[in-house]
Amino acid sequence: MNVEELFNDMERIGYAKELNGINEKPRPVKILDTTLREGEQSPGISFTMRQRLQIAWMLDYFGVDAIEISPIISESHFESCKKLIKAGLSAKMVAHIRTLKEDIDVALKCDADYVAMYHSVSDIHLKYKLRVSREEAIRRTVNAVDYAKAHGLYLRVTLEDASRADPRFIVQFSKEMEKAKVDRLSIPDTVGIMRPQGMYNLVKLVKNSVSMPIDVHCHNDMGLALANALAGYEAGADQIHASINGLGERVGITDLAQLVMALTVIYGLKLDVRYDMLKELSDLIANYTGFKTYVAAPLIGENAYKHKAGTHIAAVINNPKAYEIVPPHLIGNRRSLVFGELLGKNGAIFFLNLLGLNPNEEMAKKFAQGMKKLQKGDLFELQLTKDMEKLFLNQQIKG
Ligand code: HCA
Ligand code: CU
Repeated sequence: MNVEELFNDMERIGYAKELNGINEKPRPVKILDTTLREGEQSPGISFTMRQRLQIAWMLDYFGVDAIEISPIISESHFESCKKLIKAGLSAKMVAHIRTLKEDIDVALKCDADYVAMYHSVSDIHLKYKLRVSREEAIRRTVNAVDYAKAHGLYLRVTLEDASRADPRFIVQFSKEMEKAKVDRLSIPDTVGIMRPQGMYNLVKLVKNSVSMPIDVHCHNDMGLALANALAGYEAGADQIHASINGLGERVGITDLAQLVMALTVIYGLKLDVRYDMLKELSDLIANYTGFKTYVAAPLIGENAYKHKAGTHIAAVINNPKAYEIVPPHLIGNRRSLVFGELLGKNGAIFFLNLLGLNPNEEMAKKFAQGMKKLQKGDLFELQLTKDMEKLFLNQQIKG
């Protein structure tokens, strides 16, 4: 199953369309991956330079629009950033820095031409983190913007902690940025406090105040990072931030695989990416970080494509779409049937057939009954390869 087939399969895409209220043609949106910047802010994670270069090449091959990295963290980050800019990937390389002249100089030394500078806009950050007034926040940022612009940089400014800032100050700050010729703004929910409607309102507020394109960046402190990012998209954001396995400061941000598949399957947006690399990207990062993904993580978790209950197995053998909204092979994953105490007659027939035993009803029933005697957790699992599926699953099944 490739993505074309998925789109031709209107049944699958169309299922929840009416209730989800998605009637219009989806608006294109760009994806910025920040595994190398936000991801490396995860507690306990630090990539080697070689790993950073490999991750960036893979992300570029996968097809993200932009890759963010910070050259100011260490000498090795500086070198990584410089090497990646020199490599001339298709994805834009975004150098993430503070609103300081010295940081801009570092970005220039890397030969960056696209820079993202962040400055807090919430009173709590201005007062306790930076100890500056609102006026000073604008003055400092505009000074840095002028300096960066004088060097011909393409410039994004992030309104850090925008979700907790005074909406009037958000509007004022955004307008000052537009006046200073900033190219785009990033609107983050830095602490993960928003509900989707709140993120929608926040992005709309900025969109109604200025005409620059807008990024959204959502943290997952309440488990709402994906929902909020999608709300930001609905409000008109032009680029969404994500990281592989959702890595980032504290509990991280929007997960790349979830974002890509939600845009594709829920909104019907066909992205120009290699969908079948999603699992591989996740595995790569799990290997490099030593942090395995949660077993029940959507799409790429160990359990994402395991079917266990007898009724589920019976349905999936007949047609996987009964319980799968994203076909596993599309994202480089595999489907598994778990044979355990919940096995039913149809699952038993399927399984005995695999063993070449040509079961009759009686035999299958007995087998299923025997399985019920298994202790909970005494399972065996059959991971289906594409070839096995062709051989054994119902003819109508693709995927
Ligand atoms: C941080 C800030 C940031 C910036 C986001 C952005 C946030 O962690 O240093 O530049 O779009 O969440 O506010 O990650
Ligand atoms: Cu962040």
